[in-house]
Amino acid sequence: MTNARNRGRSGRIDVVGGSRASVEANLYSVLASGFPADRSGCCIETLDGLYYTWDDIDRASAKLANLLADLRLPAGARVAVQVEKSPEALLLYLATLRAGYVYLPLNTAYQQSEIDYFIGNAEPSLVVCSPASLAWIAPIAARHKVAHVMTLGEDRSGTLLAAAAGMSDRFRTVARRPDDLAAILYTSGTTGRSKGAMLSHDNLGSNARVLHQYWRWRRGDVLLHALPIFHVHGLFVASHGALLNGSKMIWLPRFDAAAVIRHLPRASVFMGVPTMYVRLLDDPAFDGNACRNMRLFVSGSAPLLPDTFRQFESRTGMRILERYGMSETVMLTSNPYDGNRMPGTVGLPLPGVDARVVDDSGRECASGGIGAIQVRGPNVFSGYWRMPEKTREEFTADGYFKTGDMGKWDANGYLSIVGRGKDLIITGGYNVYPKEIESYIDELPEVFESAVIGVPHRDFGEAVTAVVVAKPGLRIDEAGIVAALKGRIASFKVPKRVHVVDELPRNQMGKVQKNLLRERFGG
Ligand code: MCA
Ligand code: AMP
Repeated sequence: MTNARNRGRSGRIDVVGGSRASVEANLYSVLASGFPADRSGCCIETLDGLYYTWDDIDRASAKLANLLADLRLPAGARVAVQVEKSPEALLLYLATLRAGYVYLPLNTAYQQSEIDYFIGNAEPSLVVCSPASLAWIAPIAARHKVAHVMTLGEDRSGTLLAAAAGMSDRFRTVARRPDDLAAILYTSGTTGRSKGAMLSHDNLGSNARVLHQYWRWRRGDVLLHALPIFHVHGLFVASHGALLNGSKMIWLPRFDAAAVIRHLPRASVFMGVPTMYVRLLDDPAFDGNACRNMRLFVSGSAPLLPDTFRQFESRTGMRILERYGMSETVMLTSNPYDGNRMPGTVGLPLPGVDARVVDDSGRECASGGIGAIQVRGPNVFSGYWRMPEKTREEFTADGYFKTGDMGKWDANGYLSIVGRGKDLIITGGYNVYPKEIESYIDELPEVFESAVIGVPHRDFGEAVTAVVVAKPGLRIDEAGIVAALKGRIASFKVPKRVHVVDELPRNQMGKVQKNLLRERFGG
């Protein structure tokens, strides 16, 4: 689409400090440039009545950064973190940036085999986990020769804060080059194992600045923060926006519709996955009055049904702004702030993002033509951690990243996502790759083979569903398979339903026909 490409080429993005290392190019400095001059105001307010001022954020992140510096971690060290959501977890992220290390957040739902893989693959120098997980994480860390393991509880318990308590509350943020790594985010892999997307200070900083302008963050904005902080949406898009704007965050430990409705009247910005909007609409207390001070609701991570968009508008008078992004690219497109927000579309390429839709031969599709979405821009990651082959496969010769999503442009340059080239299920905003779940099911001694599909689900958008064949003469049932998977893999990956069949439908090439399974079990 010519429009989109021109838009991308003419985008104005400031790369701070060229390619030289500077304090200004460190993402922490980018975010801190938006902190208010008066540091006595509130940055984070928690439900149990704690207030963290901007001064607290600066000083507490300095203490943690001094602790990290004191550990003498090697250059480029990874700090792997699997902890419950808390302001201190966010402070640890900021401290890792300040000290010049690489932050590696991990979903709290991950179980032993998943954590074992991430630690083995990323080789962090420091692992921070919940006090309750120490007993099983410490042996995994020891096996992978991790130098330091510390704990952080959601109630400020644990060894991390105890060790940081005696540190100085002044720290000079370390100089970084714009393309130095700031974070690694693991995303599920089509072939089973996850890949670590390497994001630089400038990938994240440039995207934060663009979104800050595009969504018109303004003085006095208050963010109601209800997302987890181990993924792009909650950690980068939401927190970065508030920090860069010097805005207060009302900090919910997890999404809960009643708590959101209670605190919305004091907020102006909310970001969520579609499941959260469906759940808000299910509560009769959610109405225009609850939203009286709101100016922006953002949705992303999964498709927002046009029906949800319309119900939301008729209930509140407000139109949700849907945007599209990935762990590898942060945010790519967004519906406009002032212009028309089109349900069923993910809007226009953000300034600086060059997006195209191409057919099988690599030619750009005309408006309305469906093809693969490819993107380029300062926000696009440099590659997968220690997977140069995989990285090469996912980029075109002219430098575009292949998103694995299928899309089409409309005549006004709005992008719609019409499917996925990748075999991916998105459930409640979390990604699940069928191949990974199939490999766990196939390991069970009674199972001959399995196929995992996503079927429409009112709450989660899609529900992980397994279709399983037993070995000759052996018996399997739904409850047995679910029980065998629970505790082995993150519970959001455990199939909501398991159907036992005699055989899987295959085409002439022997490939399982998942479309037939979706038709049969999707109703
Ligand atoms: C929880 N459960 C789920 C999910 N979440 N099952 C399927 N899909 C889910 N997403 C299951 C649990 O395993 C548990 O099952 C039961 O539901 C209750 O768990 P609980 O923790 O109480 O669930 P919840 O609090 O109701 O959580 C639902 C949620 C949560 C609030 C929608 O999943 C959530 O916060 N989702 C947001 C994910 C997100 O931030 N995605 C952004 C990724 P059992 O009882 O059987 O144990 S970043 C991204 O995708 C890109 C870059 C982007 O564009 O943003
Ligand atoms: P992740 O691997 O968690 O980074 O998820 C990225 C994927 O989420 C994208 O490749 C899309 O398939 C999907 N996604 C993100 N935002 C949207 C959206 N607004 N609509 C549809 N799919 C989305």
